[in-house]
Amino acid sequence: PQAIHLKDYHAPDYKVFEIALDFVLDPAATRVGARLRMARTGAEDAPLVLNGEALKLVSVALDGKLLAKDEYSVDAEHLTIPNLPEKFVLDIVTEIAPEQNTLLSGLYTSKGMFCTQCEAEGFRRITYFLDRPDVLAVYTTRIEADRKLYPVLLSNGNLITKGDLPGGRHFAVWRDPFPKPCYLFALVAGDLGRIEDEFVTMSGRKVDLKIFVEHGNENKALYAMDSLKRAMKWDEEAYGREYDLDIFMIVAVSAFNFGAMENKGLNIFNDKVLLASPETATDDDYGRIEGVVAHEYFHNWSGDRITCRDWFQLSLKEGFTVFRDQGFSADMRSHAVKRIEEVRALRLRQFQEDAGPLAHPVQPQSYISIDNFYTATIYEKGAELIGMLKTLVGDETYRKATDLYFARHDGQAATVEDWVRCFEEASGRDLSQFRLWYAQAGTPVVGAKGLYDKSTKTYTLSLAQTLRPTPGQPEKKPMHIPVRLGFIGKSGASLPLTLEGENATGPEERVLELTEASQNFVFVGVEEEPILSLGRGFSAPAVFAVDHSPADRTTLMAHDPDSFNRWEAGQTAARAAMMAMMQGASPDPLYVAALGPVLDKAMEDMAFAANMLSLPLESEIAMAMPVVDPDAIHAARMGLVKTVAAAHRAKFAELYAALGEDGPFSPEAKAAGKRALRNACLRYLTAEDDEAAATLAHRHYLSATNMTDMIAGLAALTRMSSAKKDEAFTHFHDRFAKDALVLDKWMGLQAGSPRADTVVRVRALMEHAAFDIKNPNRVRALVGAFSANQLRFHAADGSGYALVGDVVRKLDGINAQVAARMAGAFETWRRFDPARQALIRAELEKTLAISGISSNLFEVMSKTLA
Ligand code: B3K
Ligand code: ZN
Repeated sequence: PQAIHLKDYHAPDYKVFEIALDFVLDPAATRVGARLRMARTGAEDAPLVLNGEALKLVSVALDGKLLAKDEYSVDAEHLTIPNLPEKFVLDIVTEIAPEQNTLLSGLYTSKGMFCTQCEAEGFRRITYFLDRPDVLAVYTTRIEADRKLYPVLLSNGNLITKGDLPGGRHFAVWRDPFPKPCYLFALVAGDLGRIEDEFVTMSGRKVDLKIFVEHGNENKALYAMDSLKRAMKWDEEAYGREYDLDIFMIVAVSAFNFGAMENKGLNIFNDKVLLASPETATDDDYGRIEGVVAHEYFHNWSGDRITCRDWFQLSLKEGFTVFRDQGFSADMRSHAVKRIEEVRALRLRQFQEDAGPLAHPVQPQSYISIDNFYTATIYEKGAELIGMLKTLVGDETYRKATDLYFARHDGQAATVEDWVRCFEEASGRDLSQFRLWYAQAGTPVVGAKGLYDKSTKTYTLSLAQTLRPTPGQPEKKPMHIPVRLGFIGKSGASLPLTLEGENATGPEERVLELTEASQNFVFVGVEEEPILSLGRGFSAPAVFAVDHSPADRTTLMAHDPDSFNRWEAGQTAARAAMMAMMQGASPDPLYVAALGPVLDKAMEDMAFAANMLSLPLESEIAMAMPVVDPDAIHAARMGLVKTVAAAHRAKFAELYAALGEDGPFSPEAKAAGKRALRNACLRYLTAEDDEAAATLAHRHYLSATNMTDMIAGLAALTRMSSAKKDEAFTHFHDRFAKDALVLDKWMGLQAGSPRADTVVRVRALMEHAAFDIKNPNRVRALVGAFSANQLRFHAADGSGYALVGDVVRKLDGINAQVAARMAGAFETWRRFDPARQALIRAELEKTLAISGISSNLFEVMSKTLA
């Protein structure tokens, strides 16, 4: 497989003004006619090279005349036509087999319906085309199909006409007036239920909203519809963005490679991030649905109206759209809690990626398979870069910059450089150094040392940044890092931050700009030695390293006015305690005691308190260890949980009793926070593996009136040896036997169990009737959850590695995109001991040796091994 490089970008030689597609749908043999109105824009002798994959070419005609076999050439990936006039019309007919399409890219079938996924390079599996995002055309799509089997026929844009045809068939014609790249094309045909609503835009236009789901699931789409309307309103207010077509549609499908897709006017969703009811969805599911519905809707401007010039610019639309959906979710729920969740996810996935063999910049320089670059770096770190820009230029200028971006680049395929330039123009600032954030991979460490001089009341803060080499980038330059900070006195009061040379007393929080490798900042009039609260709100995607004493940390936990850093101080303290326990220390009594006040104040902000009470995950602790010892981490974490549980048992019990469900279910933040806090208490009340704990967990499960609480009960039981565990799991299975999405949770909990027989159970579950290796949700729920189970995936005997290796190798021939993603489980391998490394290396080599390995899997495996 060949790598593609950003430096090789050149504009296309041809442009497409218009494309008229004509689908005659049949699961086994669908006929696709494509009429392209085109013009040459490059050199006169440049041949037209169209992309195509897994297509049967039926015919090609130029300006109405069929081309003879010697007038074009076809290979496995291209259709090449030389000697073309300046302007011309091409008619291409291809045939495809959607029911054979297990890659789920292009046109495929899922539970009897037709649907498409074209990003990044799926359109070439539908017809020959210039499959690149900088070729924008206006699409007209005619769909013809059996009327009974496929009563619903959808594509992008507005419905132009529809009607019946002889032989029980019918058709519909859709036209999308907005020029778009082919990756935003979509088609859906099936027998679907729907819900409808409407939205009146800020200029008073009425937009029809429709969500299509499997019959019987209509009520489970109501929350998504509600989220959509809130997102539409929010985008008008926060970014001045109005919807542009007369209709906006969402369709839920079962087999889908990732979360959802922002096709113009016709978003297609994985049913997992669309369907919700209190009985089947957890609060996390509700939150995710709200966030993803918003994300895909927001793409209408950040992605569809303004798209990417090439795939190296992917973060231009993804980082920005994540930042937009984060802002929305924070406004809908709690800013403090949302920030904690974002950072937790960033560290778990992106920091991990940045520290390993697959590290790449937010703007990569090369790739083999673009599917492998829909990463936490492109998405979540990309969003953090935008957050930093906002911090650096301020809220008002941020809005000016985004307004400028939308106005200037509307209708274009833009670049990251275009984006940064809008910020430079709006702010008048030079962002040359900031651009390094897009170019350099890796997580910078910001180290801080403070020196207090009591006699002069000055505090000298030395900040230093370091960035370790990453693959292909041995040397790094200092970056432009916004560091938000505050000072806390011993009593917990905030102190003003006055920089040397300032006449007036400074504010209680400020943002320093670290631009050198190391820099000193001198603060004056500091009345007492301050405790440094650094990186407030997580002001940069960096590791903020401050040498706090355990006592300082507990002061910050209790008094830092920045809620993120209160949480952060608790996490750091807990991590330090567990690291010490692995060296033989007993649990840090200061940390354990510091949770007392957290519990006392828990009712004030329940969701926040639940976060304060949750210890760093095992894989988070692993990040802090030079050589990861999964067994020791597990033991230390369990030990700390038990100590905290024993120290605060009465308080946990009291809160647990006080927080019981009352009134009807609400998915909103407040009610969810209450459940989160109660379930955090349950976690501690069931810390021991004994009958009393099992009885409580079982009762919790049985009396639950919603899925969040059921799962909390089951999750507690997964750790236990009591017979109540199997009883509850069987009960759950039987109750939800027909609901694949809910059974995914059942599988995932078993795959995440710390118990020794987990590998065996997972292998057995792969034979369960509900498991289907062709459906990515099933694979992620079972195998993905297992590989996230650090203790069992990294079992010393290699049984976990073999399991995931087997699945990856089998899956590669079915769905290479998902196989490559599952293979990412091995990315941390060099951080383990030599014996585990040897076992993993064997799996990697065995995988690379399979014949006909996909380029997706090859890229991940070979880079991991390099
Ligand atoms: N843009 C899509 C992701 C496509 C992934 C292709 N491998 C969904 C999203 O980010 O909104
Ligand atoms: Zn996106």
